[in-house]
Amino acid sequence: MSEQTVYPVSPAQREKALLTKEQYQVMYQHSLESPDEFWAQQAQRLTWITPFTKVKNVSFDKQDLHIRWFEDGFLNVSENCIDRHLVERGHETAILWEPDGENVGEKDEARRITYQQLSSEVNRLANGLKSLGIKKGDIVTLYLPMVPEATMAMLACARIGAVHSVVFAGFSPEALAGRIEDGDCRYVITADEGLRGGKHVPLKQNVDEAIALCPAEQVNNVIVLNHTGGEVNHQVGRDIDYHDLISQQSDVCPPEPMNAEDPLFILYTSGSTGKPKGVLHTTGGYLLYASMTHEYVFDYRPGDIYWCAADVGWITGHSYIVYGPLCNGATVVMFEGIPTYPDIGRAARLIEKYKINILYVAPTAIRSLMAAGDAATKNSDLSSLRLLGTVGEPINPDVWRWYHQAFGRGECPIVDTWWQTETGAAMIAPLPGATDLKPGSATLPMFGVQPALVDEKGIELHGATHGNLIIKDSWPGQMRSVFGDHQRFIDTYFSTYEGSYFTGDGARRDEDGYYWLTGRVDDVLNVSGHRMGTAEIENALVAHDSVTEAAVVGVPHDIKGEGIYVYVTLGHGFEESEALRLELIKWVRKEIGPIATPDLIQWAPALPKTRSGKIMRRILRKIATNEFDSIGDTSTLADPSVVDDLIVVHNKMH
Ligand code: 6R9
Repeated sequence: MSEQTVYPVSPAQREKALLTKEQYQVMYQHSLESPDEFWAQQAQRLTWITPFTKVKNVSFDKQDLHIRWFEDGFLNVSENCIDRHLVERGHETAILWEPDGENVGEKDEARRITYQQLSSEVNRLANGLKSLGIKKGDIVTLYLPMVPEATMAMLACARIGAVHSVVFAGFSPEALAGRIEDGDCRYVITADEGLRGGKHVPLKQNVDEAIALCPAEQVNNVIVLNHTGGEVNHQVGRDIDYHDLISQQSDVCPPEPMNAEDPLFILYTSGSTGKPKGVLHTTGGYLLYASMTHEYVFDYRPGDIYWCAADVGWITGHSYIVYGPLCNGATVVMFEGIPTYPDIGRAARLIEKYKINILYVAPTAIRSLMAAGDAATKNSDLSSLRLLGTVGEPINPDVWRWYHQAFGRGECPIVDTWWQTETGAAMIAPLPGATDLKPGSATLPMFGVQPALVDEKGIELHGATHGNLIIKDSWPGQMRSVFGDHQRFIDTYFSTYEGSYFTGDGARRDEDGYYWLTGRVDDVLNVSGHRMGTAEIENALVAHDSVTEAAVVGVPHDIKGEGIYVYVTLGHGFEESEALRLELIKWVRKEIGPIATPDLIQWAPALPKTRSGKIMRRILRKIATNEFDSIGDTSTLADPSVVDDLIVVHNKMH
């Protein structure tokens, strides 16, 4: 089937959905022509403590870069996500939590948390944090499993104006230590253990190891949630039990009035060079943009049961498990485990159990379910589903069609949402009642978003074409800085194409103006929807005694989307061996985390380099994927014979 197959908006969708095609077009035009008026109207969805008088104050000029939205307004994010819902829906469910293990009947350990309960828990924790001396502007590291307390901890920070820095619980002690140190964090909230797919993850132990790697006296307190009851070390004076901390606290903690441009959180993400960047998001614009896109893209209506299967450790979890949906008063399903445990039918059983209406997952999860044919869905009633979504990487049209049939009965629209940690929330995505769908395309821009395609020189390309994706003007959910390194923010995003935000992605635009994302144009991998810089993995490898040089490239992978192919040059006195290969794989897992596990390590006596010493990854990618005929020009290499040697080794391995 051609990629041009169109799935038009059905008459039923058109009638029921929040916005029609005509409404989308009118609103989109309005958002570009009168941004101040458009966003001032949209901002009415938030509760302001002090209303703003200014809307947008932005310059993308790198000499005078500034991005400010609603800059004289004050509000509190937790008040918007909790307090204002209490009168009308205090007894309605905010979080439906499903544990990793699947217990049914009386043993079911699932939790249902109403907005009233969420309020009480968040206020008590907020008071507990205050009692430790944590105050507005302090950065708190959260290293937590997928439990409601993760949401509560984020909201408790927001309530008192502390800035959270959530670190994915799959990251290693080394990676955690780097993030604690970079943020100069004095406080960590963690749990004894996490549980995922039946495996225990030693979170507290990892925190202990991380702190040992930090400068002495970096961390004042570690708050430890008793989740699995696993044995953990307790350091008197430093470690505090989560429940002890909150048990005596009042459930009233007045929300701290925050300026719209005060920081809300930092979240680390990989770039093409150097260590991970602390992406800084602020209060007003971020919340507004997360809330607005959650409503329109998911066509969310009160009463819907909504499941975003991301982890809170990623931006998708921040914007679409916590801030967007709770700001809209939604009922959010939160799942601790993985969709294939204890078996391939788990995700579908969850949909049936909670009568989920909206499902939002990454293509990598869909591919792993699809690998088992119809076993993933055949035993469950999925008729509650009304809308499907995807995020994190391009979705292959065949996978799109399988998802549409197997989960969506051929009826549910799929919203393929393109966005980034940096953009805060969805940027290019269909609206279910407005946008005809094409499998594999993220379709059209969200309100206020002006995408454009440019060539290598930065010349804008028009019509149906492909190029590098930039965004020409600001939107409220945009990141404001790289924590502690504003110059890096300017250099990374505003220097490649002057006057515009550079996404790092390539894209094609078809004759209908639809965008088709084609992947990163920089040295960033996308493994199972998780971003990883090739440099990060290379740095980890080179940190091993035996390795003098390493080069990492992405290769197509059936389930993960992109697999990690590593070339390693050993130092003198080190022998190539299977044992060393396994040791290096283990080493990378330890340095970064299991998500960075190399799929293949090839020994490379030398790497192809230009005369200026730049590794030619393009060539390494071709070798890794057996495309020897299209390796292209090697004449600029310092030593072209290196390439033939690598091909010989590669062929021996396969
Ligand atoms: C939200 C998130 C961002 C990168 C982005 C792009 C890729 C995300 C996509 C997509 C094609 C989509 N990406 N969504 N590519 N279609 N619908 O994933 O943030 O972890 O920062 O990754 O992911 O390459 O630049 P983040």
